[in-house]
Amino acid sequence: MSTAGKVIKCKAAVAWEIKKPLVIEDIEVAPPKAHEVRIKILATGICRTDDHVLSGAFAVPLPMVLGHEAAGVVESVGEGVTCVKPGDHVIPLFVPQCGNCNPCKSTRGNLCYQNDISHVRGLMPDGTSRFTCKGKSLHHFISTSSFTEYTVVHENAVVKIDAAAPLEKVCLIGCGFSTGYGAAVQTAKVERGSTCAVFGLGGVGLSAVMGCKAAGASRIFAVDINPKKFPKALEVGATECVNPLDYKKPINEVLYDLTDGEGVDYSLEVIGRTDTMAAALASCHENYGTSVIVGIAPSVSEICFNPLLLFTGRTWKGSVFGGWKSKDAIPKLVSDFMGKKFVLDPLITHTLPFEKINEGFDMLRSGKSIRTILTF
Ligand code: CND
Ligand code: ZN
Repeated sequence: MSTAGKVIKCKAAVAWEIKKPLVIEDIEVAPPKAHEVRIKILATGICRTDDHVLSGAFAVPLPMVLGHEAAGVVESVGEGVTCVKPGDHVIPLFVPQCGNCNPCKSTRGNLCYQNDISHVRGLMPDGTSRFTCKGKSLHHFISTSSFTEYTVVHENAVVKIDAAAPLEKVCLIGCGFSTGYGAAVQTAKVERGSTCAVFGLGGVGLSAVMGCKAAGASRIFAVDINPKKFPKALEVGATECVNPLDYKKPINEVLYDLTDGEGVDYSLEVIGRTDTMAAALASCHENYGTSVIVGIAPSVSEICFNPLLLFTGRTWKGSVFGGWKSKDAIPKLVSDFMGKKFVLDPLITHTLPFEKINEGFDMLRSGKSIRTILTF
């Protein structure tokens, strides 16, 4: 019996309050309105950004259905949707691509004005929600919401992918892999023979290491305070691992020492802390070094830094979703994965049934996991 046009009752992990576990609830998911798509989620990763909401660092309106790194199949579409049809395999886009706004039309950017990241409203573009639970409306998370059996997204925030691709792996192309890899190859524009330092070796940081390697960097320093992350970093392309806790000097001075006083050509902060963002900047070459902020710092934080760090010529940039224009890039990244141009397996340390989502978060927080994939 078709569910099209009807409210679907299903399970979702609801974030009711910060600093509390998610609660698996029965929710109602309304049918997609015009230009919207309802997706049956089949696999979703747990990214630190989801945890930033639960820790209170990333301020968003609650209650909310989190999750933004996913893959699934289209259940039904609203009026006027032509980009996907029921049965298509898709990845939801946490950075949409409307194709009409200035960033979409420019070759210089990817942060479509339809995004719900710079000022999180937690709603569909028309200002309403498609989720309810116990009579209360639930917020959507950054155009996606994937910790649920069914979600609704705007047609600008979904793209069709190769039906042969394994959804429990390519869901990582929806965030972690593409974000880290793109930050290196596209935002930093790492050059062949250059030296790089990646701060933070989670799913996103290891993907940045892969990007530095693919771009032909000759030295890639993998920086983390958890040495258990080092074997994996070496496996995906790091040439040296550095634990800041092993040194008395600040990590930027350590990296200067390790590069004969030059500093690295490219540094990427993939943690989400202001102190490591400042350290990453100070680690790169004083004249032509580039430092990229990938980690999401707490919403209320500020950085105090010496302007001479930039005066001498350094470049400081940020990178959302690896600088990719999501609709254009994701199908190509999926076919590159199918063509074995890069691997995703090293990023996936655990697979759990969706109901065990809180265990997945515990493993992320304790540093035991890289990516946990939840299956439905
Ligand atoms: P995850 O928590 O898996 O990795 C972070 C790593 O940093 C861990 O290995 C930690 O041990 C390490 N770490 C923590 N503190 C320090 C420190 N002081 N010095 C050195 N290493 C440290 O996180 P993730 O890989 O899922 O995400 C990383 C960040 O990227 C996080 O802030 C997340 O919110 C952000 C992000 C950004 C974007 C984007 O579009 N820019 C998309 N997704 C995630
Ligand atoms: Zn993410």
